[in-house]
Amino acid sequence: MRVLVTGGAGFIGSNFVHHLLETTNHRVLTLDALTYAGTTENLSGVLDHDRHRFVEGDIRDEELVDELVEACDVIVNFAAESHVDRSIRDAEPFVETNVDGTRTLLDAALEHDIDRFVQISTDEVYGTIESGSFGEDDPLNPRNPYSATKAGADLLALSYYTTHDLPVMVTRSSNNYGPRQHREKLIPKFITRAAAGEDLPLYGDGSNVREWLYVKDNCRAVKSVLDDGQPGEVYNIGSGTELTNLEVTKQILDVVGGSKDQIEFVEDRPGHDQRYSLDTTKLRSLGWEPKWEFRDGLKATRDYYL
Ligand code: NAD
Ligand code: TDX
Repeated sequence: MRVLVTGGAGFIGSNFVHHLLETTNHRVLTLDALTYAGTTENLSGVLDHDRHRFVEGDIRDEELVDELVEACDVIVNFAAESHVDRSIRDAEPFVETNVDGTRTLLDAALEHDIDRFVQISTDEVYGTIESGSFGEDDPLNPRNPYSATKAGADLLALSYYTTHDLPVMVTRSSNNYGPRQHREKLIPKFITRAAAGEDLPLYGDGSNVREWLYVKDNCRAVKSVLDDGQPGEVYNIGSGTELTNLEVTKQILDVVGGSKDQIEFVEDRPGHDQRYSLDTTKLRSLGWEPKWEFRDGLKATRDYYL
């Protein structure tokens, strides 16, 4: 099988490229624009792999996308602007890449009769939840510019299934952590700052809850959906490990060896979602389950960054 992985020089995409090359005989074509968030260092060790080719380019470049899609059987679209704080400052690249970039890929997939198209979405499209967990049929209620553009892309992809019969599957995963994540995100930021003796800026009172999924577990889940998912279906991916940001921060200080005095409560993120939580029964019916305990994943992540 020939797999086009977009955004494959970013955090999750690069882990997925490594995972595919290690565990399958697939040929992998990575397309990435190398924005501030992507680097070929994330692909070190596989840039010269005989089943891998890296192309620097934009998912909005219709000519290039057309040429690459023609050479592939399936597409996994990780490419996105991914940081909520940046979307609050400037939403434009989020609309352009996340919505119109996805549209460009979907049109090329249709043109070339692609076998499967996996759209990587996020738990943030459901919005915040006080108690219980979101199932795939719950309504979408994105509350920040990033998640609004991800919801747009997610629905656009599903509309290509309904309207054009394009075999689209959508994954909505919870917060990932692990090697190769950009240092703007909570866990790598706090690991590196804790080790350097710097302050750890916790937004609001630190009570916001996220469901933390080790990136390797997510890669195995995306692979399961690519292989065994049903076209037109959405699959939640989550670990069940819910922690407040304050709890995560204390665990980071513990494994890195910093002091609680480094914690600084700062002004809250505007529109900050209080809690995300996913029901993953449907994905588990495909035989997937998470393997990594949070503490083990955190230590592996610490070892990568330090
Ligand atoms: P990331 O920011 O680390 O990587 C995104 C990659 O996409 C980068 O390499 C960047 O260069 C590339 N890119 C951006 N715009 C592009 C464009 N126009 N054309 C081609 N490439 C472009 O993000 P990530 O954390 O690895 O997230 C990957 C995907 O997973 C995203 O779609 C994100 O919405 C989704 N997701 C992430 C998380 C998480 O916790 N990180 C959770 C759920 C869903
Ligand atoms: O300095 C910080 N201080 C802080 O308190 C940062 C960077 C974050 N936070 C809080 C905000 C969130 O409640 O930590 C939590 C996690 O923040 P981020 O790492 O920015 O992730 P989040 O906003 O939850 O979004 C992530 O998960 C869902 C990814 O960035 C998205 O791409 C994904 O869709």
